[in-house]
Amino acid sequence: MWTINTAIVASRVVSAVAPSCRRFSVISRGVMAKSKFEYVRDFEMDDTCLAHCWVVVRLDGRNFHRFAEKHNFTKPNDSRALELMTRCAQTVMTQLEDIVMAYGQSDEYSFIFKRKSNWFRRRASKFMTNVASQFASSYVFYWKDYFKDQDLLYPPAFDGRVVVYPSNQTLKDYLSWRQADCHINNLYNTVFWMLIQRSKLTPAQAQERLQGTLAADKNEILFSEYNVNYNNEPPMFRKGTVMIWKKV
Ligand code: DGT
Ligand code: MG
Ligand code: MG
Repeated sequence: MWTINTAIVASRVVSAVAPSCRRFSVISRGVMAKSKFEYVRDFEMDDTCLAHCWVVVRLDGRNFHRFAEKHNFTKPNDSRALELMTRCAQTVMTQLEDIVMAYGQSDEYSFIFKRKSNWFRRRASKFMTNVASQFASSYVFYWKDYFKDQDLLYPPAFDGRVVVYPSNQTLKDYLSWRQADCHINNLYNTVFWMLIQRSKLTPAQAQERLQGTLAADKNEILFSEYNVNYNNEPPMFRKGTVMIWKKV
């Protein structure tokens, strides 16, 4: 039996058809008769993901800047929101097929499918829409488990994209890219909100103070002005969340 390890680092006849069409829609003993309309299938685009490649689906919350404001997310990181995202990702991994790993940070989650997956004959649209709809419905379904004192005010949405990576190295670089994004944004946001919350700077003043600073400068501000060692911030905030399967 396999379980997810959350590592923080890591028929019938169509009855509604018009009478003149009915004769084309007969289903007899489970075999669908061909109709003259069958040709419209040829308009469907082939979106098969290239064989032997890693298939990655990345979701991202739609306009979560506003969503976070409206739902009073704590700044810069809200553990409830991040843990809810991970709960949704866990549901996606268990309900859908062939996902070997997931990585999440902020309002995004990436899902990596087995190289040899043949789920829905590797159709990108099937991968993407199944992941996005399962994730979004889970977000609403589990909301109350994480936000006990905050009502969900409107239905959230997530956009999705599919990217195929041809080698282990390109997949590793993809994950490194998303994690670097997490690190850069989180370091910036951690100092930015310290300047506002502790030193009472306005957002414009905080932005100006951080203009042109390097990572070392931001670490120094945190340490010398707020006695915060950035390396001691929770790994979930600094690095994001990785989920992999564990044999139990
Ligand atoms: P989009 O993705 O183009 O529809 O627009 P946004 O607004 O979702 O932009 P995006 O995805 O680049 O940035 C994520 C936003 O979500 C960002 O404004 C901050 C917000 N957010 C994510 N996690 C947290 C959190 O834990 N706390 C707070 N306060 N905000 C968060
Ligand atoms: Mg977003
Ligand atoms: Mg985002």
